[in-house]
Amino acid sequence: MKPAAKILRMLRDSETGVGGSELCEKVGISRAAIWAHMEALRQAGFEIIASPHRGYKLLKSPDKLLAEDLRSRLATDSIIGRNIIVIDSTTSTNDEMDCKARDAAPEGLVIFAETQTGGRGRMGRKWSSPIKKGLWLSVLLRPPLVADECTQITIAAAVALVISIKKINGVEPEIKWPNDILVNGKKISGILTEMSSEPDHVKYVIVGIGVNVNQSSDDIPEDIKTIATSLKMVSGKTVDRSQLATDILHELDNCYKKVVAGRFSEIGETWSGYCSTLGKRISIKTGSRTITGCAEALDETGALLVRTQHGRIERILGGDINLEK
Ligand code: BT5
Repeated sequence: MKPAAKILRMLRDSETGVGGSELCEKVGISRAAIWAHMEALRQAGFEIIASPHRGYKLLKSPDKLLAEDLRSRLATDSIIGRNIIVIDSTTSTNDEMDCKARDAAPEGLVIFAETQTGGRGRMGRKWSSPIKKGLWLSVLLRPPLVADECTQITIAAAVALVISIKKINGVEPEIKWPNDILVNGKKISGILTEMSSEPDHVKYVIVGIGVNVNQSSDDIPEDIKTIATSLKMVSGKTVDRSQLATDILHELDNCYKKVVAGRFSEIGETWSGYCSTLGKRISIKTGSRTITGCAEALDETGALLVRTQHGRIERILGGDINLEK
């Protein structure tokens, strides 16, 4: 961990303040270097006071995603987030990540952007990503799976999202299969899982996550006003984006470790508890086919099992769902 991240972690862990000599000793740098880091953190928007008796105390963090700040809040053995990059603006964090993945970046890299000019959903749909209003991120994974099993990754991401979002007071998220998180029936978050694979193994998976955090109604584009919402709109409060970002990375790390350890069924169970699609009559467009039936369960690979009107079970790996009356 870099010195700035170590300093932030120590400040955050202490309620009373941390002395200069303790910082020097634990971070392993000089007093002058500590002072320079404190100045840089203040420049970045952190409110830090210094007193001769109590040492340094963190009062407030800025509403800005900073790689060192996010890193300092994650566990040291976390796979996801061991490297974090924050950029102000890009077309799509999934595209940024694709370049890094082709350049052999190790798994666990996370790229955040404060805004995206070409944020995308599935099948090239647009994803609205206004500046500093949400979390727009991509995570690089190199799982020991074959292509068909990668639905497990989307399921794991959905579980990580609902667990993190649920921590915000008064917010009750639900999952609409396969990749939507809804609150009060409106979309608050979406997942775009893309991969590069060979017949017998997956080279890499990019999990793109968009979460609407602090948009007010005016920040939601006209064409999606009836279907989209934000955490601020449903909770009535501004949400700390850095805290939410680290909660999501932490939960995703837990879920991903279970997938890799062959314990997907545990995630599947949690997922089923939050999924509003199960037990409903649905129709799914998958490629050129439309399948109608009852969404019964998730199987052990992460596919949705749908019982058609003819009593046959269809295994669905992806598609767009509509609830039937
Ligand atoms: C998704 O697609 O829900 C996946 C969204 C993934 C976005 C992340 S952001 C970071 C990473 N980089 C990217 O470029 N993408 C990922 P889909 O199920 O196809 O839903 C897309 C539809 O959701 C659009 O056609 C709109 O109707 C709606 N939509 C667009 N922006 C939205 C928003 N901010 N909140 C809620 N709904 C939105």
